Amino acid sequence: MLQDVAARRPPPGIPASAIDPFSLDFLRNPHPAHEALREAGPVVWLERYGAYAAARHAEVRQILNDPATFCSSRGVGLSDFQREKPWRPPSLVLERDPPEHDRARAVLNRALSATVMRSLRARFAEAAEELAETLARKGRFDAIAECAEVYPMMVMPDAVGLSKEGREHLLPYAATVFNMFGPDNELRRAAVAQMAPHVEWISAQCKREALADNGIGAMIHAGADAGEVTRQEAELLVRSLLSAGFDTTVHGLGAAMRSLAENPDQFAALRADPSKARAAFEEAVRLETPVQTFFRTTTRDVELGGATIGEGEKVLMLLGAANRDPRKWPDPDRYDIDRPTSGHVAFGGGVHMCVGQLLARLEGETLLAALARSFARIEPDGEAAPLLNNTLRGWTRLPVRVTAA
Ligand code: OVV
Repeated sequence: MLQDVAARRPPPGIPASAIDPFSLDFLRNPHPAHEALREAGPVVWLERYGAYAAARHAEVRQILNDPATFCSSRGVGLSDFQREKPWRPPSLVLERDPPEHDRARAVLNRALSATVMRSLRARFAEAAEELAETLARKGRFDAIAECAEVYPMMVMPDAVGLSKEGREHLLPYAATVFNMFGPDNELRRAAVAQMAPHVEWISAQCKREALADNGIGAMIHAGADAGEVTRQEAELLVRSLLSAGFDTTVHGLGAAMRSLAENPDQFAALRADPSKARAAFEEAVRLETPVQTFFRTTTRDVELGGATIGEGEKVLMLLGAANRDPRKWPDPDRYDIDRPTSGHVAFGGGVHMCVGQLLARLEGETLLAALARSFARIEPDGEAAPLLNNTLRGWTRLPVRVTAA
C-alpha cells in the first residue's frame, strides 16, 4: 500500500462515514446506506478507502459535467492509474479525458447512431415478439435466465457480428470488468481468479478478421480504414462494446421486469398503451440503476458541496443514490412509468454519457412492448436473489408467473 488509508483524515467540514459501499451487506440492499450517505452531507469521506463520495443528485451532476476537474484518465474505479498499473490496457473512451477521448468517441458515436438503430429495429422487434410468445406459453419462468439474458443474446452478438462460437464468455467477461472497478475485496479477487479464459476470448473477437463485415464491429473498424483511429485502437473500441454492451442491458431489462411484476397497476398502464414501453424502461433504469457507481479523480483543488477537495483524490459517484435523491425526485422509490425521468444519471452524463444508450433503449422498448402485448398479467413467483457485483446492480434469480394475453 502506498499510504496508510486509515490514517488519512478528511478536511474539516466533511463528514466521515464508516459505510463500505462495496461490502456484501451494502450490495444486497443499498437503499438504507444510500439514504444515510445522502443525509450525511453533500460530500462524505469514506474512512475505509480514503476517498470521497457524492450521493446527492446535484453534486453527482456537477462532477459529471466537469471532466477537466474530475478526470477519468486516472481510472473510474478505486485504483488510481497514476499509482497502480491498470489490470488491462485502459479503455480509449471510458478511461480517457477530452480532447483525446473525443476522437475515439466519434467512431463509437457513428457505429451506435440513430441511423444504425433504424436498421436494427425490425429484427429486434421480431426477436422480442418471438421470445414473449414463448414465455407466455410457458407461464412460469425465471425473468433473468429465461428472458433478460436471453433477449440481448438473441439480438446483440449478431448485430455486432460476433462468431457463433464462444458467446458464453460475453456475460462473465462483463461481470468481471465491472467487479474490477471495485476495491481489493472478495468480489474483485474472485473476478481475478476466473478471468483468464474470458479475457482471452474477448481479445480475439476484437480483431477485424473475427468480425462479420456488416455489423457494428465492422463499423468500428471502418473508422480505422478511414484513418480516424489505428487498427489497434479500433480493436480496443470493440472491446469497449463487448465490455459495456451486454451485462448492462441484461440488468436494465431485469430491473424493468422486476418493477413491472411488483407494480401490477404500472403493467396494466403499459398494456393499455404499449407506446409507453420506452418510458417504462427509462423509469426502471432510474429506479434500479444497473451501473451503480463510477469514480473520478480530481486534477486540482475544487469546491464540492461547500468543501474544498485537494488534487489527486478519488471521488465516488453514487449514481443509484442520486437517482433516488428526494431533493430531485418526488416520491423517489416509486416506480411510475408516467414520471418525467429527464435528468436521471443511470447513463451517466456529460461527455462520457453512455455511448450505447440508443441501443439499450431499443432493446428495452422492443422487449417491454412485446411483453405488454403477450402477457395479460405478470407477478412475482418466489424470492428474487440479488446480484453481488462491485458496480452492477441486478438479480441472478427473478421467478415470475404470467398469464397469456
Ligand atoms: C461504460 C463502460 C463500462 C465498462 C467498460 C467500458 C465502458 C469500456 O470502455 O471498456
